[in-house]
Amino acid sequence: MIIKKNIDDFAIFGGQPSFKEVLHVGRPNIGNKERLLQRISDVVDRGWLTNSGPCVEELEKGLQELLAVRHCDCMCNATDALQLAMRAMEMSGEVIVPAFTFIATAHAVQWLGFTPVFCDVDPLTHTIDPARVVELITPRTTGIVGVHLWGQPCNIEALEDIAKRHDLKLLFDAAHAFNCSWRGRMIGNFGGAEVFSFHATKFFNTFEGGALATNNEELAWRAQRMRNFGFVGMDRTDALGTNAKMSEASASMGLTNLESLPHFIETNRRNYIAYRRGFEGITGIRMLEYDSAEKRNYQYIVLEIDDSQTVLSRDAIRDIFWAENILARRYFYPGCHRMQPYASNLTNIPGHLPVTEKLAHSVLVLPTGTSVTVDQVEVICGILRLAAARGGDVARRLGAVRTAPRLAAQA
Ligand code: T4K
Repeated sequence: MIIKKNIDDFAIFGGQPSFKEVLHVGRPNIGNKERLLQRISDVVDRGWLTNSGPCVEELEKGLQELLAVRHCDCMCNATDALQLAMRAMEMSGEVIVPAFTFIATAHAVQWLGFTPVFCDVDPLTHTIDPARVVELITPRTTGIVGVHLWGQPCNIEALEDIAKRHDLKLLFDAAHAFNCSWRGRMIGNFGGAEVFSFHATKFFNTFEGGALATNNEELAWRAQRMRNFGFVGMDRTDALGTNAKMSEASASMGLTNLESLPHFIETNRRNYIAYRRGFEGITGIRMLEYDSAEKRNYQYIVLEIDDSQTVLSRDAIRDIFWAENILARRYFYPGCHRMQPYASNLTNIPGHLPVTEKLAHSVLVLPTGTSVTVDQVEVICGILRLAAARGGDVARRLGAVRTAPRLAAQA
């Protein structure tokens, strides 16, 4: 680990990178390895590998207890769970989704043959803006998918009110919001249903995986059948189904990681506090703050770089980080509406989604999790402080750097 004292030391200008190994956003948190391997060994010995085996059942019970929700059904991933939820909720036609989210939210809608209608987001929380939602409702609208981005709950009250008044289905993409709360109640309890992601990059992972949480008995029953091809008995289906089941190996990881959940959260919170301290007072740079009065998982360190106030653009800062082997990510650039297959279908994009456009060009997400130490966070913060303090010089020299940004370790 190398501490930079001067911009001449920056790797982008030929110095040694700060880190020998690349620091990623999204390195998996893994609990007790021996317990995981023991569980997987038991799975193999039992010869019961999937189809709601004992590990999945135990995990579902643990999740229901943690979230105080009636049903939390494990799925193979959140994208399939979103599709399954929308089908189970009988959405169709147009579904309103935020433009500033991971592409899976929009793809899940489009995959079902429905039309995702892109909505702008709130500049402070980055979640779907209820005032904009109302403007997008047409006779073809059947549902809204709110995304609790970065684990920050949407304006649930306003969305529930809109859904009620316009007779719309309300689903929450809670991919980022496992173990988060809204007004003291755990995410998983709102809207018609909520969907979590347990992908490897999430702070709580099951290798691949997800879950659909709901308090609606009928919806849960439908979703449970749908995830298993629509079977209601050994040789009878009563509706269209798919295969969205979680395997026992995934559930073994889930059970193991559930035991380490407090440790993961505490580590994320520790890093979050160190980042906050390190970035304090840098003009034009805002770090997304989590509400400490609510439950949060602190899994995303989100910077907003306002280049009307900084000399260096978000992309210039990203290039500096990458050269230092800090793989900061431009989530969710360039916005779903600017990605295919949606970009070709949109007219009049400029001005249409001003907050999304701004965030897509200003957000930078930094590494955290159990693979990142406070010392490393302090080095990362030091690089940005130095770059910001010498912004003019750095920008001039960056103008002369012709090579494309790349990871130093791969150079
Ligand atoms: N809705 C929202 C709002 C979402 O954010 C997501 C997923 C979904 C729905 C759908 O959930 P799933 O269907 O996936 O359950 C990542 C994840 O792949 C994706 O799950 C996640 N959101 C999104 C925010 O981030 P990428 O393109 O950044 O992933 P990737 O493969 O570049 O991984 C990031 C870094 O993590 C890598 O640089 C290295 C590290 N990594 C990754 C994997 C897979 C590891 O160290 N080990 C690993 O096993 O999308």
